[in-house]
Amino acid sequence: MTQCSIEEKRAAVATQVRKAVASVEVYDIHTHLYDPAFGGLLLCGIDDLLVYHYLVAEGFRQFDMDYDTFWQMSKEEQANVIWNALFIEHSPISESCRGVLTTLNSLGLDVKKRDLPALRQWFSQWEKRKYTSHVMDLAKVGSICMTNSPFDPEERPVWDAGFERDPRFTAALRIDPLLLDWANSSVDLKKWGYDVTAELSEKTICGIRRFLSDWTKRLDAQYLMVSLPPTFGYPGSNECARIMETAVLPHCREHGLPFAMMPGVRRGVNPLLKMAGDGVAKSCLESFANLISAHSDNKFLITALSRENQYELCVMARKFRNLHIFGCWWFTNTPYLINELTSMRTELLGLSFTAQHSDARVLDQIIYKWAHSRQVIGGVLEEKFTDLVDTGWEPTEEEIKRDVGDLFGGAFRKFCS
Ligand code: RAT
Ligand code: ZN
Repeated sequence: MTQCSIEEKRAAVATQVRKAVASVEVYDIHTHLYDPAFGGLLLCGIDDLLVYHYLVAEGFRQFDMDYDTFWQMSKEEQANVIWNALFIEHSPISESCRGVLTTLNSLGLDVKKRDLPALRQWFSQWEKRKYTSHVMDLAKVGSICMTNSPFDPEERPVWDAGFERDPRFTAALRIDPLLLDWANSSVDLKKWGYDVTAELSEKTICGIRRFLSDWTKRLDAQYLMVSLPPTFGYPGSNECARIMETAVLPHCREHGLPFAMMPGVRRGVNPLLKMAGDGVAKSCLESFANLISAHSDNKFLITALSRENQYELCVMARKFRNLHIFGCWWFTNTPYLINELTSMRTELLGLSFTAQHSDARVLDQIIYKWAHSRQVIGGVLEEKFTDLVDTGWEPTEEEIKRDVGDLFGGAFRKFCS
C-alpha cells in the first residue's frame, strides 16, 4: 500500500476545503433585500448597483459637482455619473467597484466593453421573480433574511395589506427608532393604537411589548435587531437602556428570539451624503458585556463596525455562550478585513460564529459579496485545516463540509433554535 506524504495530505485537504466553501449553500442572515412580493422595494439591476450608497460615497471623492446637483438627478443620471467617475475615468479597483464587475461577469456580461446602455438593455428583459431565483442560484444563497422596520413608511403598507411569503425570505424585526428616538417613535406607536406616552411608565412598557408581539407575529421574525452609536452605555438610566431592559429583552425571552446588536455606527457624519454619510467609531464593549452578563437567559447576536472592537468582541464571546458573533459588517466587508476577522475568530472561537452576511441592498450584490467572501474565508480555512494535517489529525470530507456549513449559516440556525 502506498503511503501519502504530508504534502499530498495537505493538498487533498486544501482541495476539499475550497470545494466545500465554494459549494456550501448560504443562509444570508442580514440583508436589506425584500421578498419579491414587495415589488419596487426589492432593488436590482445595473442602475441600482451603481447608485449603491457605498459607490455614491466613492463617487463624490471624484465628482466635480455639488451635492444638490447630484441629488436632483434621476437614478439613471446618477448611475451615469458614477459609472463615468469610477469606471471610465479611473480603474474600478475599490471593493465596491470590483463587486459590480464580479456580478456582471458572473451573469455572463462582457464588462470590458464598458457599454452601459447595453447592460441596461440586458437587465430590462428579466421578470423579477425569475431573476431572483437566477441570482440566488448563481450566488448559492438558499435563504435571505430581510431587515424589516414597522417604522418604514414604504414597507409598512405591504405588511398591512398582506401577501404570500416566499419561503426563501425570512424576516428580522428592526427597531432602531424605538430604542434610539423614543420621543418620536412614541408618537408613532400611539398613532397606531398602542396605549403609550413619552414617559416610560408601566402602562407604556406594556404598550411597547404589545407592539413588539404584534410585529414579531406579523413578520414571523427570526430575531430583533438594532444598530447602536458608540455612545451606547449600559447600565444606564437613558431611554434606550430602559426600553431594552423592560420591553425588548423580556419580549425576546418570551418568544425565544435572539437580540442582534450592531455597535459602532455614527449616523450622519456628513448629512449632505444622505445614506452614504454614516461613519464609524469605536464602542465601549464593556457596556455590551454588562448587558449580556446581566441577561444570561437572553440570546445576543453582535457584529461590530469598528476594527478596534473586534479582538475584544472575540474574547467576550469566549466568556458568554449566549453571545454569537456574526459577519463582517459594512466597512469591514472588504477582503483585507474579512481575512483578518475570520482568522482571529477561528483562532479564538473555533467554529462557533457566523463568518459572514452580505448586507446587500441590491439583489444582484449577493453574487459578488458571497463570491468575494467565499474566496477569502476559503483561504483562511484552507490554512487552518492544513495546519491540522501537520499535527497528524486527518479531517474527513464530511467533517469539513459540516464545519463549513456551520460558518455559513448552520451555527446561526443552531444558536437560534
Ligand atoms: O451596510 C449598509 O448598507 C448600511 O447602510 C447599514 O444599512 C447597515 O448595514 C445597517 O443595517 O444599519
Ligand atoms: Zn445592514
